[in-house]
Amino acid sequence: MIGMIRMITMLMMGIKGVMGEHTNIRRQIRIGVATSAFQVEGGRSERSDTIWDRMCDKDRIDDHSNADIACDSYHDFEEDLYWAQAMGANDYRFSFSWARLFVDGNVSRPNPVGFQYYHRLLDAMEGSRIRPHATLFHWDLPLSLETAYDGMTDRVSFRRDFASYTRALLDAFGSRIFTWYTINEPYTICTLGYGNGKHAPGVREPIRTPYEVAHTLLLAHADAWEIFRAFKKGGRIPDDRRMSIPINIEFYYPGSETPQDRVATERAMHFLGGWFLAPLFTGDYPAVMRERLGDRLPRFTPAESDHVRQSLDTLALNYYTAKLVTDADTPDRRGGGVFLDPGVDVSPIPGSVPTTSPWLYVYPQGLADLLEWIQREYPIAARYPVQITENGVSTPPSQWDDLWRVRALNETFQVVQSILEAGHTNITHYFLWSLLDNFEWNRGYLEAFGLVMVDFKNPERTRTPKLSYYWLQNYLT
Ligand code: PNW
Repeated sequence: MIGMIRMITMLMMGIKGVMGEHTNIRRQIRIGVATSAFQVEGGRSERSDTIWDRMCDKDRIDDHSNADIACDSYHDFEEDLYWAQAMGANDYRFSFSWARLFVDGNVSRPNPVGFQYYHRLLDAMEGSRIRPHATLFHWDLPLSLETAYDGMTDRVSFRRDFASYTRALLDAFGSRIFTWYTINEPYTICTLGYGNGKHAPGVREPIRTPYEVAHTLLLAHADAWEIFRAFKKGGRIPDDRRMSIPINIEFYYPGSETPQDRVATERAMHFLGGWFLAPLFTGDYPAVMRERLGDRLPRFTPAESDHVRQSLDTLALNYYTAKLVTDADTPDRRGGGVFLDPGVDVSPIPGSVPTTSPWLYVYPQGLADLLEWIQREYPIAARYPVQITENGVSTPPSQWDDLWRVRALNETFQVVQSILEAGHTNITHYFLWSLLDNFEWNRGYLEAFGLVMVDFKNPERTRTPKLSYYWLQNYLT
């Protein structure tokens, strides 16, 4: 069976006419796969509840599902790693579950079984010569922190607890992890978690709260970075280990050549990426955000500005899609909240390929243009190595012959190759989202991002590699 699949894939590779020739990027960068705790682990009865369990319990998931078992990676992680290794992955990006490691997320109440789980996971990675990279917080906030003090909206309490959590994890796992990521996609947390409430904690306060939470997350990230540096200085973590914060950005092209659309496009880039990248590289928010938001946008004190500026070792980007922007700066949108504040309309690029996720159109060239934009906007960014911490496409569930994923991967690798050849960006890692089909947040199991299919109807959660898995295996081995 496997031999036959390999042959089909080889044949597909043979149809290079359609796909184009390119050199193998695996010789220049490390290629891995990514997952996150809540999306794959399951094992709910052996951890405390999180804000996402509450979303599921309240039936806020489109397919009425939950992640009580998810892929059951809590029990099946060895098989996951088998598939990752057999495919030729060098690296694995996963996330720690705060609620599994600490009872009710309380750092003074460690859960030994939780610590054992991650040590066994790391042992298994080391055994299969896969390098671990770990996210401290990939959205699954312990519910008790939300109920005790409103979680990320309480700046002082959240910073205090995130700092103790960071310290405890660096203490326990510090030297076993190659890259530490503090907070996954702060933009998504702020807009979907606090703007339209589609993500946990399900708050709909688009006017001010997203900007307040963003401020908190930037400061909490910088706190973690300072703790990390102290660990390195004290010789408790090797010097070559890195810390960063995965920033998600789409790349925007002007919908027309008019000056209005060009200006609107820049504005949209600053509201999406600049919101986090500008503080990280320059110590303050983009000027255009300040102009338009006034005091809805929090201010950094000079000390905070220093604290946040350059609090990263590597630029970590989650890149999925690119869109067209047209100006929509109408008076009725002014002050309308995080989705209306940029004053733009966003639409798909003609010819970009739709996926099963309504927001995701495949447009690999956007990655190259995005990196160029970042380096132009923040010259200091050029000094940082870059990791693509997520990139991928969704297909319908149970679709084995995922040719669209193969095409997208192939084109993306060509773009990465061209970036490397151009020579001004040092991409060190590429992580494909995701190793497995998994719990896609408010979409439940309706959108499948995996290289490996998981049968969610089967209590065994049987795994079956897809066509794209074999294509990638052929590419990597
Ligand atoms: C990212 N949107 O999330 C996350 O880091 C992953 O956990 C997730 O599974 C992956 O991308 C695929 O979606 C996003 O609606 C979720 O724009 C939704 C959006 C963007 C990113």
